[in-house]
Amino acid sequence: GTAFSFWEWLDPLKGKPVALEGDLSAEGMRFAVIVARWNAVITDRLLQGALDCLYRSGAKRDDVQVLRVPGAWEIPSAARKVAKTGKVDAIVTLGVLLRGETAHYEAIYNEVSRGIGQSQQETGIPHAFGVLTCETLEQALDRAGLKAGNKGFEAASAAIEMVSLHRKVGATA
Ligand code: DLZ
Repeated sequence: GTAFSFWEWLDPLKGKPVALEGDLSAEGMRFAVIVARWNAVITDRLLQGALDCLYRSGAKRDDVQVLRVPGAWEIPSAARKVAKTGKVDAIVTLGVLLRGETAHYEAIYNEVSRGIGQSQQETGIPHAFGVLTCETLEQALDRAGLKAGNKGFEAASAAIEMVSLHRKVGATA
């Protein structure tokens, strides 16, 4: 990237940057966004936020694939499948678990987070975690475009940054 990075201070002795970090340009990057249909009123807003971030950061329409899955439970297997195609640089996962309305909430949440993490480790492809776990519908809505921002946007931003960081680390190695 050409953008100035605040954290790339120069080491006074060696004249090298002391921090390496990803940029926020998505140009030339390919993404899969996996979104759960359960609680779609909210997950649709997360998707909107994620796409807003990806497109406005320079991703091309053809380079973003959206996969819809029934619920959060299905996210890990879909993530692993798409990650293993080698056709995407990062995956954005989006879902909503509501404690009051989800049977075996802890068990589902643990498995979903573990599964997404495992797919990330196995494939080496960044998986941004945008699965909300909230006590109430209101808390979830607040994080999907009301008073606490949009976690879909944030997850997409993290995905872009990590692809950029991976490329930089790869270029220096
Ligand atoms: C079954 C279920 C329940 C009770 N709650 C949620 C939820 O809050 N959020 C969500 O994304 N999915 C939920 N699901 C559906 C499961 O994720 C899964 O789709 C089904 O159990 C079928 O495998």
